Amino acid sequence: MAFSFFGKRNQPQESDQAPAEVEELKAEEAAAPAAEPPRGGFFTRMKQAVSRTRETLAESLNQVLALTREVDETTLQSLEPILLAADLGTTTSALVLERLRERALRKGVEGCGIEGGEQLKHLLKLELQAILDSVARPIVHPESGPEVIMMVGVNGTGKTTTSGKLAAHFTGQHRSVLLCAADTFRAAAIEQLEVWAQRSEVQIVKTRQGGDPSAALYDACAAARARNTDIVIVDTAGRLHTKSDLMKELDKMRRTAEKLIPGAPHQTLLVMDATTGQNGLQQARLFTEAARVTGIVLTKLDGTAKGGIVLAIATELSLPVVYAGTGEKLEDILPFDSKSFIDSLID
Ligand SMILES: Nc1nc2c(ncn2[C@@H]2O[C@H](COP(=O)(O)OP(=O)(O)OP(=O)(O)O)[C@@H](O)[C@H]2O)c(=O)[nH]1
Ligand SMILES: [Mg+2]
Repeated sequence: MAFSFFGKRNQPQESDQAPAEVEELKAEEAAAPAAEPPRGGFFTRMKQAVSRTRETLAESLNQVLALTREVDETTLQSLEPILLAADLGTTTSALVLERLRERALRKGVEGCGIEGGEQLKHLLKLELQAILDSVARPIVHPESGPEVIMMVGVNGTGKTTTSGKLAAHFTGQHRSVLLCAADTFRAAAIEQLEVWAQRSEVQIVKTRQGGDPSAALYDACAAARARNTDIVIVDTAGRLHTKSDLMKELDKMRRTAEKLIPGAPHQTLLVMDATTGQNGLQQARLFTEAARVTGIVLTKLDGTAKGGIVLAIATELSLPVVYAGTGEKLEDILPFDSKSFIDSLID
């Protein structure tokens, strides 16, 4: 199988008529200013992305905290629906409240107890951050050779968009990137990634629609090795963890990558849609087990008041969120940082 790079081909392979969504992407491209500067620093952008969650939390949280002179069981119980509304989920909310309860009950001991609403808020933030920090792990990059990052997940979560955004993110760090179009299943998936390759100005390796994704990955790994490319980002087809043949296909891709590049894939990122909230969590748990996921990309944080799902992911999947998607544009991706996230969530 031959690989080809974007720009070296005059016509789409399948048909001259580009599908509607690709046309839409191209139209956006034409309308967009050539190079839009990133908007603000990390903290400002994170604050903007979680503004809906912050607003939901702030109003009800401040009501409780303003009335709190002494933290008792009633105060703690009134926090529960607030945490649930931000989508922390029952397990995580119970865990947070239990830790605060332990602290409040040790009132007689000097330096313990919780005095008033402000202190409760401070301790709540510390507990939330401790949950995120407990699953943080350093990303281990290969000492030499290309780093292979596989994007996996159910349909429509944002794998292709995130692949494109990450490509631009890494080239911004002066690292060379190759995109691999390993979604050969969905119509227009390859063309969609080509648009992102063009936007992020990186090369793409692809095959024809209906082709073997492992073959595309093989070609991408071979090309990356030959060209000393730093990072290969592999966009895979959306799939359900229940489809065992499709999950086996992911295994085959892993083995293929490893044959050419020892230790590959170095990262397998499960792309989750924040707007699906708790419903996506059970599905994600089974997916992480089957696909040997190393971290989560949480997309569409901008569109939800349920940003608390980040905490449920930590407690229930024991995996860190490594990137957050904060919009539909190239620059709308943030490396995740627990302190900025919690500070953005609760003022
Ligand atoms: N608001 C917002 N929209 C996003 C974000 N990430 C992706 N999207 C949108 O989500 C939709 C699906 O994105 P895709 O990248 O095609 O998702 P996918 O996982 O590749 O989909 P399949 O390949 O069909 O499984 C598109 O309309 C994207 O613009 C994000 O962080 N914020
Ligand atoms: Mg896709």
